[in-house]
Amino acid sequence: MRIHNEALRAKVMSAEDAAGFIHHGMTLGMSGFTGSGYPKVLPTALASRIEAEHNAGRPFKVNVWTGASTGPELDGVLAKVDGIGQRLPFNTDPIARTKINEGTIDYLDMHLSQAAPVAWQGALGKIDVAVIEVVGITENGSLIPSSSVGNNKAWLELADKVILEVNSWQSADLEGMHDVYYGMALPPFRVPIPLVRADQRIGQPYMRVDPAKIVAIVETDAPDRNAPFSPADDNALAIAGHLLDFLAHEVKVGRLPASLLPIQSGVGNIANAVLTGLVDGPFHDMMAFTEVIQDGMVDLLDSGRLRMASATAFSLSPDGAARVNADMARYRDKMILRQQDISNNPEVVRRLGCIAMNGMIEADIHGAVNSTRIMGSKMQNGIGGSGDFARNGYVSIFMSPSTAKGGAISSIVPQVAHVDHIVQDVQVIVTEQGLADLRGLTPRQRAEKVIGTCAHPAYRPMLNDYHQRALKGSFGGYSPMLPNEALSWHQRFIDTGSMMP
Ligand code: 0RQ
Repeated sequence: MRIHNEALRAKVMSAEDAAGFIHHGMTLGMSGFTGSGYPKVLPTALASRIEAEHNAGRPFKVNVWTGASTGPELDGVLAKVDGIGQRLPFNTDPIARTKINEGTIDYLDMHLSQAAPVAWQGALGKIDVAVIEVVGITENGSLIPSSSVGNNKAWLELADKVILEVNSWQSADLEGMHDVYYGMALPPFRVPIPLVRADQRIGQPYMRVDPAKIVAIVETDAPDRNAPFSPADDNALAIAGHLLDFLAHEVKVGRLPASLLPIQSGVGNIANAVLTGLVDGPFHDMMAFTEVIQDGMVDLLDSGRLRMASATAFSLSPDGAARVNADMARYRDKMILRQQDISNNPEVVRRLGCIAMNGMIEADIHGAVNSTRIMGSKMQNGIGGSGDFARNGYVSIFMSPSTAKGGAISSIVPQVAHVDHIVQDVQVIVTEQGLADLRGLTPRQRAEKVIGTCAHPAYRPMLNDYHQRALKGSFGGYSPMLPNEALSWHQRFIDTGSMMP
């Protein structure tokens, strides 16, 4: 029994009955971040209702706001029945992605730190119902957060009505791991966030909610999405190797302390390979101030190299989840899960001096980075937290294999087709070919470095040729480019299926 409050126990009902509180046109603030802590059964019950309404010729769509990506039982089922109107701030679901690119889901791709403050401002309208997964409810009605905190605090505060999913699959020992901070305010009342170390607690382990707003509680016993990691391939290992050499060099020359600065690591196999590489690296007593705790981060904790990991969510493989769940009471002292307007907060990231390490789709020779849009137009996932950390980190690193689609695409291009991270926010670019430290370089020097170090040898002569002709171009300039040609590689790929002539 996870519901210890007598009065709230009376609100337990089926997912189908709970879904009855949701109507066409409503905005739902749902829990969920990188496949953890999202509601598992209510969205499916809602999808059945939506389908029935559509079959009866009636419209039924809801706006879905979450922490970040969720799972097939949320984004997948709702997108499949065309039940999503607006979606923010991040998505990785393939069905939703197709509809986002068709234009039938209105997707707002936002910095993850900004979703809650913008909702607080009221700029996006109001939240009708919050649907939040929790681990349990205490006797006094406090909520024990689940495997992600995300925007749950904000959604609980802003919503008119609240539906809770109490998931007994989640370890009861999660209680005490979270740090929910109630000192946030909008300007002109905003005050400094009193967080000066990654391992510091500034809030409380529970989320508050006005019990009068709770209209339904649904009990579940269902796992998080927890996608498996594929083993690191040669490219991932090479990228991790270059990165570890760079960090060791920075320590050697005195630009980083021997314990590094708090690390932030994106999701995916390359990021995971970097973390795994740190297990055998020379650094001790490290801390992480990041968004997600993935398997590599757990390896680092177990190795004793990492002292503490602060994040907003887990993002584990099924094996990783089983391992952490079996030993949650021990991990509770080494991990802190915070709301995402703290885990990704620009003020805090800047103060702590995070080492920001994120994946990218492509970079251009001057160091601008596209993290989100394939060929400039098709949404892949979203900017996520990469912008929160890239702009405000102590050093901002972007990594990718130098080619994609079997070599048909160069990830280093004359000009990115969409800019997520401007040149000022990108200090280091790493591919399996090498690492380009762009600090202190002008655009002309950056171009030489990026082409010479990061580009795949098959594309290097073409990039050199472009850059040399741009230097001699009639318009010249500080940051030489040939506007007519800058995106011609992308057009060639669209026309022929390859960037190679
Ligand atoms: O497409 O699946 O159709 O084959 O892009 O590429 O190689 O699987 O790379 O999983 O590391 O993701 C930027 C998307 C990289 C990720 C991105 C194609 C490629 C494949 C995925 P297919 P890979 P990864 C913390 C920080 C933004 C959010 C972020 C991301 C697909 O890192 O979403 O950083 N970042 N959050 O084939 C065309 C190129 C390409 C390309 C790869 N140059 N051109 N297609 N692909 N390079 C986490 C959170 O915020 C929650």
